[in-house]
Amino acid sequence: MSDNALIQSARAQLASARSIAVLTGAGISADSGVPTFRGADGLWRNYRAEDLATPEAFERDPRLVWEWYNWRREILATKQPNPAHDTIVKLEQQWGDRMWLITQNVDGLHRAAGSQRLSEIHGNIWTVRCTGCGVISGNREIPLPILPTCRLCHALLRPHIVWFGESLWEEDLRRCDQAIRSCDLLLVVGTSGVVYPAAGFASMAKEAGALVIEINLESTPQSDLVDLSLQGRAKDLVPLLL
Ligand code: BV8
Ligand code: ZN
Repeated sequence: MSDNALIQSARAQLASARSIAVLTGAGISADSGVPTFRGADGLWRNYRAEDLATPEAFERDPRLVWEWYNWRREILATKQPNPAHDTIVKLEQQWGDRMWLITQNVDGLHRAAGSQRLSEIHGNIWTVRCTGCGVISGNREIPLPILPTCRLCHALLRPHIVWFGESLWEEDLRRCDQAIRSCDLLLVVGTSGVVYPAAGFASMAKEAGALVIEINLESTPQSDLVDLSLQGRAKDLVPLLL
C-alpha cells in the first residue's frame, strides 16, 4: 500500500474506533528536540540509560545519577510539546472516557500539551520522592542541588521515576491492563519496543482483538505483529490521523 493509502486506512480505522489506547515512547518527543534513549543522541558521557536508571546505580553514586537527571531537566526546561502531542490531546477531547494515553516518557510533555487521561508509567522527571519519609513532591529547581534533600526529614531525594529492575506502580499497571484489553484500536508512537512491560502492550492488544497501528521512523520488534506500520516522523504523521 502507498504511504497515502496507509494514512487513509489508518484515518478510517481511527474514525470508526469505539475506544482507543495510545502508547508513546521517546520518539514522540524527539520532534520537540528531546534526545531519545537508544538513538544516536542517546548517550550521556558514554553512559546508557540502563547504566544509570537503576536503584544500584543510585545506591553506588547518587551524585552521578542526579547529575544525569539535572542535565536532562535542563534540556527539557526549554522544550515544548509538538503537533503529535497536540493531536493526542484532540483525540482525548473527541473520545473522552473512551481514550487512554500510556506514555513511557518521563519528560512531562504530554501533560504540558494538555493531556489529562494518561498514565506516565515510568514516572515524571519533574517529581521527586524522599528516600526517607517517602513524600512525593513536584520540583522544578534548575539546577538541582548536587544531592537534593527532603525539606521535612533531610534524607536524600530520588527522582520519582521507575528504574530498571523496579516494578511499575500498581495503579498504572491496572489502568494499562484495562485500557489495552478494552480498546479496539491501539496507536503506538515512537517507541523502540524493547522495554517491558510496555513492549508487550501491542501483542496484548492484538490478543484482545484490537487493531494496532504503529508510527515510527524505522521498524521495531512489534512491526511484524501490528496491522498498519506508518514510517515517518510523529509530528508529521500523527496529525494526519485526525
Ligand atoms: C519491570 C525511566 C518487573 C528512566 C525507564 C533483568 C532484571 C530486572 C528487570 C529486567 C531484566 N531484564 C529485563 C527486565 C525488564 C526491564 C526491561 O524491559 N529491560 C529491557 C532493557 C530489556 N524492565 C523493567 O525493569 C521494568 N520493570 O519489569 O518490573 C520486574 C521487577 C524486578 C525484576 C524483574 C522484573 C521497568 C522499566 C522502566 C525503566 N525506566 N525510564 C528514565 O527515563 O530516567 S525506560 C526508558 O526506556 C524510558 O522511559 C523510555 O521511554 C523507555 C523506552 O524507550 P523508548 O521510549 O522506546 O525510547 P527509545 O530511545 O528506545 O526509542 C525511540 C524510538 O522512537 C525509536 O524506535 C525511534 O526509531 C523512534 N523515533 C525517533 N524519532 C522519531 C521516532 N519515531 C517517530 N518520530 C520521530 N521523530
Ligand atoms: Zn523526607
